[in-house]
Amino acid sequence: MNSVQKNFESSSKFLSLVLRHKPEEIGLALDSEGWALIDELIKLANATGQNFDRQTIEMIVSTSDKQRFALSQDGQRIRANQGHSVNVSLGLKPVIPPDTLYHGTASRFLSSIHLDGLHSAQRQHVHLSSNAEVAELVGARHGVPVVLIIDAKAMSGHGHLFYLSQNGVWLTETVPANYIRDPLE
Ligand code: HQG
Repeated sequence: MNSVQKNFESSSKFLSLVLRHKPEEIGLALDSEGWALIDELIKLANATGQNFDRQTIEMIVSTSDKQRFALSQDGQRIRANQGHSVNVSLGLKPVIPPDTLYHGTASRFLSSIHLDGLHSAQRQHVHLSSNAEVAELVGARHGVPVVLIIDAKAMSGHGHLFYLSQNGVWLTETVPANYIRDPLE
């Protein structure tokens, strides 16, 4: 990775931090749907020593591998597409999920997950994927990856709500253990 890519990655991580988890770290205000004013974000970020400008932000939004961020239509605001721990409402409408979804986790969490189901930990939702390969990469962030198979059709039939984020991540509040199948079982 060259130095430009490194700077980009660190700027993208900084954006995730302030737009998903800790806006107060730089004194940033998010509205109820998670939007921040870009001019304000730049001013506050620069005041805390981050070298940030509009061009960098626009590059990150357009090149982010997972399309983590979105700009408002008027181009004045930015928000994270999903992954928040702060309490925002993304305004997503419930949608019927595919019959099967996948959750990538680490093998060391399995016994606890089979006991308690999937919980969203610090975030607002449990994150699921329609693609097992993507789920495996998510799991590998935490350790030896395991891809769990989720019976989304049954969950949806039993009244659990699912949302699809703008960048294609499936979100739901919790997944009770009886809807989870471990492929190794
Ligand atoms: C686990 C990335 C023990 C859960 C990805 C996961 C994703 C339990 C961890 C997004 C449990 C939470 C989110 C239980 C759940 N007992 N462990 N009962 N229930 N867990 O990071 O899904 O790159 O909050 O399996 O692509 O890993 O940031 O969630 O391992 O979409 O854009 O608790 O983050 O996106 O970890 O990842 P996380 P996640 P970005």
